[in-house]
This record gives sequence, structure tokens and C-alpha cells, in this order.
Amino acid sequence: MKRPIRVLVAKVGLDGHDRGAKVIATSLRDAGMEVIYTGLRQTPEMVVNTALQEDVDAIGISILSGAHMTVFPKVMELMKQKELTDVLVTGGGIIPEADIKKLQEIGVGELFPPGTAMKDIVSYIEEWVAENRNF
Ligand code: B12
Repeated sequence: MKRPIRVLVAKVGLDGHDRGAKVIATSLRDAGMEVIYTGLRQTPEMVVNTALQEDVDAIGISILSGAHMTVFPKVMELMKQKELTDVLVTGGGIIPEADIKKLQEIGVGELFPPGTAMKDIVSYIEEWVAENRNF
């Protein structure tokens, strides 16, 4: 690859569960990716705008609050509106299996539950980007 993969790690919502997001941001950086971490309390609008400005390959949303069925569809809708259709949306947190299936039906990528090994997340993003982004 000619340049490092760029990933936006985002914490959407009002809760303070930022441990997972920080662990992911550090691990992706250790794997050689360029990571932009939004910090706490972002809105879907802020996330999509940052993704556009930073020209990222992937958006990773960490969500443990239970608001995933509101947040992910809103992010997908805004991305469509802004024609940001070649960027991966992935994430993780406390998300029931049945909801993961529904979110994947609207175009969300893999969503990783607690206990997922970092190497699985790193290789998923690397493989998706290699297949779907024009480097
Ligand atoms: C630690 C913790 C806290 C800490 C948070 C510290 C911090 N700075 O993050 C504190 C004590 C502050 C806290 C508070 C609360 N918490 Co809390 N908390 C937890 C707990 C025990 C662990 C979360 C954690 O840090 N795990 C370690 C990290 C590394 O794991 P992780 O985030 O899950 O990340 C992994 C995956 O999910 C995934 N992943 C996560 N994010 C991302 C992002 C990307 C891009 C990718 C690819 C993958 C990925 O990969 C990671 C590695 O495997 C969970 C229970 C649990 N077992 O998860 C409850 C839990 C999340 N908390 C919960 C609740 C209810 C609360 C409170 C509302 C409790 C209260 N009544 O006060 C408050 C909220 C306060 C607030 N203002 O936010 C509930 C949420 C319920 C729900 N979703 O329906 C949980 C699930 C506990 C429970 N079983 O009820 N909490």
C-alpha cells in the first residue's frame, strides 16, 4: 500500500464509555494506521463531517450505551446524502446479535463484541480497504 490506512474512531452519544474506543485507536495506530479519535460525545453529523474533512478509509464507531439502532442508521443516511459511499463503517461495543444483522442489512460492516481480539479487527479493516478503496 502506498500510504497508511486512515481511520476515524468515534464515540457517539452522551455516555462516557471511552475505554474501548481508546484501546481500538491505540491498537490500530500500533498496526501502522493513521487514526483520528474524535473524543467523547459526538453526534452523527460531527462524525460524518470529520470523516469527509479527513478523507478517511474507514469510520469505527464505539457504542456501549444501547443507542446503536439510532446512531448507525443516522450515520449511514448522512453518508449517503454526502455521497460518502466508499468508506467502511464498522464498530463495536454492546450490540445484540439480532441488531448487528439489521444494521448489516443497511450497509454497516462487521460489528465486534467485547472480547474480540485486536488482530481480528486490524485484519478486517486491512482486507476491506485493500478490496474496496482505490489506493
Ligand atoms: C467500564 C465500564 C464503565 C466505566 C466506563 C469507563 C470508561 N472510561 O470507559 C464507568 C464506571 C464510568 C461506567 C459507567 C456507566 N455504565 Co458502564 N460499563 C463498563 C463495563 C463494565 C466495561 C466496558 C469496558 O470498558 N470494557 C473494556 C473495553 C476495552 O471493551 P469494549 O468497549 O467492549 O471494546 C471491545 C469491543 O466491544 C469492541 N469495540 C468497542 N468499541 C469499538 C470500536 C471499534 C471501531 C471497533 C472496531 C471495535 C470496538 O472491541 C473492543 C475490544 O474487544 C461494561 C460491561 C461490559 N462487560 O462491557 C459496562 C456497561 C457498558 N455500562 C453500563 C451502564 C448502564 C453504565 C451506567 C449508565 C451505569 C449507571 N447507572 O451509572 C454508567 C454510565 C455513566 C456515563 N456517564 O457514561 C451498561 C450498558 C447497558 C446497555 N448498553 O444496555 C453495561 C453494558 C453494563 C451492564 N451489563 O449493564 N461503565
